[in-house]
Amino acid sequence: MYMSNTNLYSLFESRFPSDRHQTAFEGPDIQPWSFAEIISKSAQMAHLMTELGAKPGDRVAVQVGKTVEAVILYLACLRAGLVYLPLNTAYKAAEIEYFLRDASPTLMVCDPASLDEIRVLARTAGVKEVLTLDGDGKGSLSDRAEASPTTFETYNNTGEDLAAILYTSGTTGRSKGAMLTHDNLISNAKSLHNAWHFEAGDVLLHALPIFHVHGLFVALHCAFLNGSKIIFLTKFDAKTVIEQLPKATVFMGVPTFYVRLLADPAFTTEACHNMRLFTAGSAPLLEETFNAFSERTGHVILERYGMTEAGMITTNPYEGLRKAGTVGFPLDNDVRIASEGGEIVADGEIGILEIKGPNVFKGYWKMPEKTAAEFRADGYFITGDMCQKGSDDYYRIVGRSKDLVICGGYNVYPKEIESFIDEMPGIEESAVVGRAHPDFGEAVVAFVVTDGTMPGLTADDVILYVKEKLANFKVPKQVYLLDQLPRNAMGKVQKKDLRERAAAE
Ligand code: MCA
Ligand code: AMP
Repeated sequence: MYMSNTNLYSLFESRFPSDRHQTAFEGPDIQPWSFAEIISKSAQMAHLMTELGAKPGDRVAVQVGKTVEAVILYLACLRAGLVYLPLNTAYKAAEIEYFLRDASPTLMVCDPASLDEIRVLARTAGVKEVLTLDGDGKGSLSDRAEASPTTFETYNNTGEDLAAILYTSGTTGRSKGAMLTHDNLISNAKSLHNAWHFEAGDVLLHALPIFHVHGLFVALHCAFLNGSKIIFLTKFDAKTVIEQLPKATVFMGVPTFYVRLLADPAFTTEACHNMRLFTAGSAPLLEETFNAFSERTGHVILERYGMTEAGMITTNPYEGLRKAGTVGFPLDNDVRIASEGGEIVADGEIGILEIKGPNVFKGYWKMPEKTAAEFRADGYFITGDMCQKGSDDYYRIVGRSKDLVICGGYNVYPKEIESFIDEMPGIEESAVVGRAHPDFGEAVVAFVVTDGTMPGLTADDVILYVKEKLANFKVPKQVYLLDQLPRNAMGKVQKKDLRERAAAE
């Protein structure tokens, strides 16, 4: 039967091994899954969601633990033409409420433990049905799908149709839903599969979370396009990774993964003997980590750079020199470096990276003005990352024009935390900055001015206040109480001073 490859799932299926009984997923905490089972289970879930009233273009919000069933749910959404909307498992009710109101999904899938809370939020947001999926892949989604047929005719969408919406926080504090089309994801997956020389027999060791671009798209898509087996770890744990590495050939991680692996003496050349490729990204990889890694293992980490709105943008070469502190060369997209005003800077100068290509998203969900503000008139998207092209032609990310802290690969926008802390009783104002952290690369630190109405208010009170309502990675690792925030003559808070102060503490 002819299968259109404008549906991302159809493309994957066309690349699965012809012997469908080969293993698609295995791992120390899961039962093995064959490709045949992935195909039939995703058909069942696609049927169920369709029967529940979800139509092509409808959103399906998903906040569940990392299981193969959750991956299958993603595939089922693609098959049914539904728009997959993954949510970080660390998000708390107030954060979820915003996403549900903004995206108005038709269906939501959550962990049974949060069902009562989610039901209330879902009802207010007009979600038709809430299903559950737990950390063992059980729940009403799996139970009810069991009764559905095991074949499903994959929706024949256009490449322009949405495959997923991924929320990224913004400098204004309000999260924006990046709309990614089937074509966006297909083009990027093919670029990476090609650039990183995926080959027959490759086995991916997967330890990333599956609610962000890195673990969901970069890692899974390369393996699916290659028809490869995935050793599926339900969370990152250095010991387990080291145990499983001898069976794998490819591993992808955020810099924190590599820092933690290197901290374990069991991480040796021998443990990596079967490996072909280690890639890193989501945050800058320190040169010392890069060097320590090659000294310890003989492997040179391949660093690449990307963002939610565009998938992967540049990569160090597979063949050729992988340089520390660089993100290599552009993938299949056009890039240029420009000033804030949009003038192209001279070669070697620092500016903001702008990009254009098939991987670049369609815009922010229901935010045409914000979308317009982040694109140039000629269609280039302004990444907000400060970049420099060296005389060696390698690109280097040298900073960010956006106020953003990246901890362990998760983005934290200071504005969101500041707005939240400012609402705390007894607080006058706050400023949030990043500080170097040995494990997470950067850590969130808050400077807080009290208003005197709550004598005895401590730094720990502020930490507890944030911890109760916001995702754990957004909680400041340290809070300093100040009499006032440093400001310039214009009244603007001097974050540079605060960063220096945080670094000196
Ligand atoms: C956990 N904590 C964190 C983080 N993770 N704090 C700051 N930043 C974090 N990333 C908190 C926990 O709540 C806990 O606090 C304390 O730190 C220690 O937790 P621990 O058990 O050590 O953490 P973990 O469960 O081991 O998680 C660390 C992790 C995880 C495995 C590095 O953060 C992770 O999987 N990061 C990967 C993120 C990722 O996939 N990013 C890709 C985004 P307490 O004890 O107080 O509760 S996609 C992207 O950026 C673009 C497109 C790209 O280029 O890829
Ligand atoms: P996200 O919004 O989660 O997609 O995060 C994307 C951001 O992560 C980019 O805009 C960069 O600031 C940062 N990033 C990703 N990869 C790298 C890298 N290799 N080096 C430096 N920063 C990176």
